Amino acid sequence: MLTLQEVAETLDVHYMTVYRYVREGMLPSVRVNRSWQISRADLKEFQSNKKSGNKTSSKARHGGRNAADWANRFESRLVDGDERGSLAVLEAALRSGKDIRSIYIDIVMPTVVEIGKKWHRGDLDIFVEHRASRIVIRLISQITPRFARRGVDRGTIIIGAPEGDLHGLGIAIVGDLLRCEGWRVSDLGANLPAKEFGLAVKNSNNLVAACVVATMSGALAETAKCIAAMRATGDAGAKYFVAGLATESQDHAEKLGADYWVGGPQELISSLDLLTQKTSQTTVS
Ligand code: B12
Repeated sequence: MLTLQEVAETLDVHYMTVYRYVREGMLPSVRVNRSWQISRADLKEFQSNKKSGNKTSSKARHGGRNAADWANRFESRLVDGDERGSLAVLEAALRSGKDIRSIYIDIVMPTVVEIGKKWHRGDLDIFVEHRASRIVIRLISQITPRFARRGVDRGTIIIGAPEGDLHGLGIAIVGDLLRCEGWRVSDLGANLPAKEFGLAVKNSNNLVAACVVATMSGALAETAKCIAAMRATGDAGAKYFVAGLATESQDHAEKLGADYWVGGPQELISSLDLLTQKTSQTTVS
């Protein structure tokens, strides 16, 4: 077995870098008394994964073959209802050098959608899809705390689905991605009446934005009510977004009373970055 210091010397990196590899689950280790120990075999695997991960990471981030392979492995474990196996696949993907965004965007989200397609086509029983969705919720709550940023947050983002829409899983996933970006997330879950969105806004500190996520087209009228309720109670500086499968475009968002439409989590993340950049530039000048 090797100590952190010995691994740092082998990899020619700082001791704290090795400590981070260990704490982020990229390098398997065991705690003996008060120190971390790494097996030579795990170090060897880490070195070769890192080499191949560096070569393929850009491809994987863009949904290349490597990401699809991980997604297939993840899907097979989820469909079997194998929670530990599903977690092991995500852990292995992390060890291979993937970052948390790639885990969610290239592996977890496409897999959930694929399982949904199979359920819709009748290739999977409904209970299998329900069980897989529950496992995903439990997995993300185990993984994200390792990546959540410490220190002062960048402000509050409210996310939730309107009354009549039960799809809260995507919201939970995107909420975790936002936390990793340093936002304080107030996840209101699914099926929430408009007036409660209004109350949530009223009771928030440092609200930067809120996003109503509509998956079912039948929930669009409620979505518009949620936006109106939030505008009525919220700070004038806050921005309101809509997202989700039932929303279509910027024009559609404006018709629902929102400021912006976002097609997915990455768009929301970059829009929030832009919004806060603009605000800080205005404050400086
Ligand atoms: C899980 C699931 C359920 C679960 C939800 C459990 C939960 N806790 O969320 C349950 C079983 C409750 C359910 C019920 C139903 N569902 Co359903 N469900 C799904 C499934 C399989 C996965 C949804 C999901 O979480 N996807 C993961 C997310 C991340 O993927 P996504 O939704 O594509 O996300 C994209 C955008 O929407 C957006 N996004 C999503 N969330 C967020 C959040 C934020 C903040 C942002 C910015 C963006 C964003 O980003 C993604 C793009 O990159 C989908 C299949 C699919 N194709 O998605 C069907 C699906 C959404 N369901 C569907 C249907 C029809 C139903 C039911 C009517 C089925 C029924 N007959 O009872 C009911 C409706 C209940 C209701 N009133 O809402 C249809 C919707 C079709 C439509 N839009 O009209 C789908 C597409 C399945 C299908 N192919 O027919 N469902």
